[in-house]
Amino acid sequence: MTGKPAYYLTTPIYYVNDSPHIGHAYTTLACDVVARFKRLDGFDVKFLTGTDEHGQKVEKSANNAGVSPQAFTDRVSQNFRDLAAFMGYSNDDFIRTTEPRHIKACQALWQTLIEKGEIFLGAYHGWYSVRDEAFWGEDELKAGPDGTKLAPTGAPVDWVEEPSYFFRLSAWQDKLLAFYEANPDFIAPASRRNEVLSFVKGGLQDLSVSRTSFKWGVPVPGDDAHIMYVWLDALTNYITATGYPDMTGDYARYWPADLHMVGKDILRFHAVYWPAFLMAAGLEPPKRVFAHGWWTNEGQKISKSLGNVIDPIKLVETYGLDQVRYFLLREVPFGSDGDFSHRAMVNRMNGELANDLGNLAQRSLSMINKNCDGRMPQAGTFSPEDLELLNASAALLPQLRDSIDRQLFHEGLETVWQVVRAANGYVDRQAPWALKKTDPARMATVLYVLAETVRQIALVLQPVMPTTMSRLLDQLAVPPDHRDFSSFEVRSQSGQPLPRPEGVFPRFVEPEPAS
Ligand code: ME8
Repeated sequence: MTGKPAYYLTTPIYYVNDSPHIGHAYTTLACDVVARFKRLDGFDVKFLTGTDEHGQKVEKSANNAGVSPQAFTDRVSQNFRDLAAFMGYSNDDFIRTTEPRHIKACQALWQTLIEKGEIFLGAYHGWYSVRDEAFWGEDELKAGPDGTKLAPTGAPVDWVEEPSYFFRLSAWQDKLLAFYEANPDFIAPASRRNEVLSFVKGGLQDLSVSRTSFKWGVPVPGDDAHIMYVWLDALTNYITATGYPDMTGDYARYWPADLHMVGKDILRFHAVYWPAFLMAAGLEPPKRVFAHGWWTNEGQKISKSLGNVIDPIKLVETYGLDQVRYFLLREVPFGSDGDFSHRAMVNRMNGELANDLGNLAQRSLSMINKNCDGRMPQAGTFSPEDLELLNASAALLPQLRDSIDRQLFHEGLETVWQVVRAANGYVDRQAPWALKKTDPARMATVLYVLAETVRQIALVLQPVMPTTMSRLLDQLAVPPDHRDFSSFEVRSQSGQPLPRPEGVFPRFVEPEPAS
């Protein structure tokens, strides 16, 4: 236990029916950036990701692959773990819903809900979509081809009739509305909050929370004919990872979670069902759910059948890890939908990374290397222009804190690039290369201001581009214990030797077409 404030954030746990793709990489990346930022800012962070391994969809995929669900989930879950390592994610835990710790937590939560009279036995008859793992009301369905019915998501639905336990969701409508009212920041962005509010105001029906027609799930305690509905099972992962049902250790420290990051497709589960389950069990709901948008590929919906699924590993091999991390969070206002295109990727990579930031760092450090004996220059009195740049750079940390707390990554990056552009303008106007002969002391001051600006930019960009920023900080000889935000305002020491500078952002050059 540390004296640091706790910060707990989670990704959705991904279904193991499919290989990881750009969408999964995106959600976890966003969390990784928040987690890294908060650690550098002095928080005791717990960052959780993992895989959702039960339910009909996964069982079906295992059958199609001709292996047992357990063997299948072992294999696919490993792909998600490998992706996390490959993308440099700094998750502290990786949960699988087939683990004993999770089954224990689900059964404990179920038992509590039974004891509190929140779950009762009945029979379900209605529509179910295996692809969405969701029950849909008749009034929500739309017409599909040949007189079939489709879920609002476009997924096929089946008619289901079976005995089922129900959760008294209908009893939670007013309490949920009061909770949203008292916690205006619980659902973000605001447009999504309004969607959830109108859904809940439209009336809530009791929710079927068990199935009897297949076996791949957590057994309902005391009634083995039933397994738990995969969403009740899956959502519970967020408390399993805090040690629940033991409520003394990590649960006490980290729960309620500060942030559940999800895609817009699964907001209803997180912002309606999950707080209702928790409140019904006498547990606290999470503090915030952020629903981000969806990626398309060159303007088209990403789908296996269209064959246009974007593999994050290939992207990284083509453009570089930090370049991809930067692009995904810079290209699209976080919360909106976005389109991946090669052109957009190359524009950001060459324009903002290689030209703007890469050149700023490279020309500042090269001039220091050549003209200041390879040492951090000695600053004289700062001019108003120097102070303007230094102040803009010093303001980055409080500005980014605010952007990160609202999960507005694009806004945070734009703020940094305003300073990058200002610094490039400053180099052009101050022309330190010309000062070398006329006023070397002034040249040294200008180069010191530039080095400090690059240092502060590199510090705040570490969460987004950890590898390249670490290289840049090496080139500025920033010691490893001066890289967290408590050292943000600790000025570099003049006279300190600096290693030879090397460019950190190569330009993307289109490969020659094969002749
Ligand atoms: O829903 N663009 O798992 P899942 C952006 N197991 N994000 C995307 C995306 C896209 N095109 N496609 C997927 C489940 N995502 C449940 C979650 S949580 C208790 C259980 C991301 O494998 C986005 O975060 O279908 C979305 O919410 C998630 O993957 C869905 O992953």
